[in-house]
Amino acid sequence: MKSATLNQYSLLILAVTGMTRAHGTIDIFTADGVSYPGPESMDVDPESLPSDSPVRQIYTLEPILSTVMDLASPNMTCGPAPASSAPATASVTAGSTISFHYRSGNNGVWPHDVGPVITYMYRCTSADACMPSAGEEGWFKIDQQGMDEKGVWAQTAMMHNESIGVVIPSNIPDGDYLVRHEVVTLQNAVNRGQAEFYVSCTQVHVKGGSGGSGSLAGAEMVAFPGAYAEDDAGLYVPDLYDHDGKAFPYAFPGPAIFGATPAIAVASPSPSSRVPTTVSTATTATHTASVPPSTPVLASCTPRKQSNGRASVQQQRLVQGRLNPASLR
Ligand SMILES: *[C@@H]1O[C@H](CO)[C@@H](O)[C@H](O)[C@H]1NC(C)=O
Ligand SMILES: *[C@@H]1O[C@H](CO)[C@@H](O)[C@H](O)[C@H]1NC(C)=O
Ligand SMILES: [Cu+2]
Repeated sequence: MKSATLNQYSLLILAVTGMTRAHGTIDIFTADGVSYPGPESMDVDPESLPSDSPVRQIYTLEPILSTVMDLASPNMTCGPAPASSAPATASVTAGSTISFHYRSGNNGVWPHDVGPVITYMYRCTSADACMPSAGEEGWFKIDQQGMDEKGVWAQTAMMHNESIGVVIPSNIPDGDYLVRHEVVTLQNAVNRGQAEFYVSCTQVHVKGGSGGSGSLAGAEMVAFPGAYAEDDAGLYVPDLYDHDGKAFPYAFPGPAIFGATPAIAVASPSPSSRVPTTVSTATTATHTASVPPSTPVLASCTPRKQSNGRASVQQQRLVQGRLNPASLR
C-alpha cells in the first residue's frame, strides 16, 4: 500500500516535471554583436543567474493563459513573478537588430510553432531599478511577427532553433529601457482563454538614437496587465484551423507598432477595431543559425492540428487585401 502510494507520487512528479520542462525561456540574447546568457527559470534551476545576464529571471516556464484572471495578473508585466532585476544591462545601438533565442526547459528546442512573437519597450531612468507598476500605460510596441505568406508562423523558426530578430527603432530617445519579449502560442486558442503567453523582460541601454526626449510622444502606450482581453481576435481564434494551413488575416493583440507607416498600421489594428487584417509583412523575421531540431517534442506541447476543407472567406479577403489594403478597412 505504502509503496503503491509512493509510486503514484513519483509518476505525478514525473508528469508535472515533464510538462514544466516542455515550455521554454530565453537562453541567448544578442545586442550589438554581443551574446548574453539568459537564466533558467527558477523552477528549473533557482541558482541559475549568470552575472552578465540582462534577461530577468522568471519564476516558472508554465504559461500565462489568456483567461480574464491571468490577463489581469502582474505576471503579464515581465512574466511569472518575481521578475526582479537582472545582474546586467545590455548596450544596444538604436536602429540595430537585437535577437532572442529560446530553449525548452529540458535543453531542447522551443516546442511550439503556432502563434506570433511580439515585442514592447518601456522607458525608465535606470533599467535595473525599473519595474512598471500594474496599470501604468508606459509600454509601446516595437515589433510583431505573425505568419508569412505561406501561413508559416514566426515561432516555426524558433522550433527550428533559430533566433527571432527585432529592430530597435532608430528614433527613440537614448537611455534605459525594458524590452518585453512575448511569445504567444495559439495551438489551443480555438478555445476562449487558452492562448498561452511566455513573457520576459530584458534590460537594455539604448544609444545612438536620433530622437529627442519628445520622440515617444506619438507612441500608443499600453499597460501590462491591461492591454489584452480574453476575446481579442488575436487571442481567441475559433477559425484557427479552418485555413488548410494557409495564411489568413491575423489581428495581432495590442496597439499599433511605434512609428509605423500607414501601411503597417493596417497590419496592426487597435484592439477596439477587431478587424481581421493582412499578415504582417512589415516586420519580417530575421532568422539566424538554422539548425534542424533533433530533440523530440513532448506530448504536452505538441501543437494540435485540425483541418477541414471549408472555403475561407477570410482567405479571399486576404488576397483582396494584398491587392488593395484599403479593402480591409
Ligand atoms: C503568477 O505566477 C506564479 C507562478 O506561476 C503563480 O504562482 C501566481 O499565482 C501568479 N499570480 C497571479 C496573480 O496569477
Ligand atoms: C540550438 O541552438 C543552440 C544555440 O545556438 C545550441 O547550443 C544547441 O545545441 C542547438 N540545439 C539543437 C538541438 O540543435
Ligand atoms: Cu509549451
